[in-house]
Amino acid sequence: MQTVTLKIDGMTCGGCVKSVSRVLTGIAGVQSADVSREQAQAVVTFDEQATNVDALIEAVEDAGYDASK
Ligand code: 9UX
Repeated sequence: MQTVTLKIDGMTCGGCVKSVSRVLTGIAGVQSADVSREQAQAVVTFDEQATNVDALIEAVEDAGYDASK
């Protein structure tokens, strides 16, 4: 398992937090995602055999938010 903190911009309400959480936890290999609007970040723990940081970022961006490492 690997844990990464992603910077996420564009979450403007609690619904956004739920959306980002759903997107991240829906990715195969993601074990947990702790998303904070106040901190504009997501702490994600994932199996590096199943996915990678770039895929996490891409999924969040596809959902309409700005993500970076
Ligand atoms: Mo709130 Mo976010 O109405 O994508 S859910 S702004």
